[in-house]
Amino acid sequence: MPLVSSKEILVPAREHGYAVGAFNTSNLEISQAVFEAAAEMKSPVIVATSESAIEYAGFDNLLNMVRHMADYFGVKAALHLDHGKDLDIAVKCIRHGWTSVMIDASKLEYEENVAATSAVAQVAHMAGVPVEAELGRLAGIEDMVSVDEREAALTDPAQAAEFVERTGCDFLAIAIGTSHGAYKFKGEPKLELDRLSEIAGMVERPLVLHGASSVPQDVLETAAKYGAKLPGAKGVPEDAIKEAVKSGIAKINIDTDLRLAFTGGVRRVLTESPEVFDPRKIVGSGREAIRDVVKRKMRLFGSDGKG
Ligand code: PGH
Ligand code: CA
Ligand code: ZN
Repeated sequence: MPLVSSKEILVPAREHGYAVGAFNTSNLEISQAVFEAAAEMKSPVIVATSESAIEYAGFDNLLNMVRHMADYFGVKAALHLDHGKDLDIAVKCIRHGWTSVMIDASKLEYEENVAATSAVAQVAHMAGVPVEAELGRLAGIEDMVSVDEREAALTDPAQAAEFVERTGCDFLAIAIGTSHGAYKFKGEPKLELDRLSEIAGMVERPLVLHGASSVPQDVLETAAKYGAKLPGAKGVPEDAIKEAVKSGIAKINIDTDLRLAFTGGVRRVLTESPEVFDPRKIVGSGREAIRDVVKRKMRLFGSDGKG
């Protein structure tokens, strides 16, 4: 089927208490893995592209590939710009045919974030494209030493409600203690789920969790067994993800876990079969590993059967 807007995917998710994964892609194999998983699980899906992924793969390569796969696999899918830094990149994506964009002006002062987000929302909405915005900073909770520092970084519920109202954004990414990458926590993983519930009580629109990879033990072990060096890697426990979905998170961003799975798959072939030099066998193994991870996420998020 043709690409749909992310609103069509996320509004029902928020309403019915499940979440849909936004999986980052930058090449053929990751995209295939995501779509194969979605088709098998009968799940809707959001395919996310960062600006650097677009630079790597090219606008039209990504667009045509994802558009074709949605059609070929019969999956309800949106093509989303992840962490768009300004109006310029958002407009470029909309012109090319992306069906969802994020403006991430969360590093700016609050009023500047409001202004930047409003500008993108105005333009995107004219094209019928929904907008995700971000309020708060993604940093590991334990990196925030003082109470004041924590308060400044994490999303304030009342401010979140005002922000959505003033900007007209369709989805809101919030900071409740997650961070990007494979090293999210030094000690015990901790999410501020009470804060999430409070935000969800004030904001009816779909909420988004970034930095949501779990760094699953088995995925990490496979990568490490075949030579990856990732000491101290730690993600968000799957139980915490489940709780977050119950509390109003409707879109969950996953990149790191796909990268780890891919690395393990590729390393396994290269290590176990040193005679192999066919790129299809090498990256194909990474593709399989990603597919398994994506299927597991869809079950965890409850989006299976919702396509
Ligand atoms: C993410 C991905 N992309 O926007 O938020 O987070 O690094 O936890 O996969 P992870
Ligand atoms: Ca940000
Ligand atoms: Zn993110």
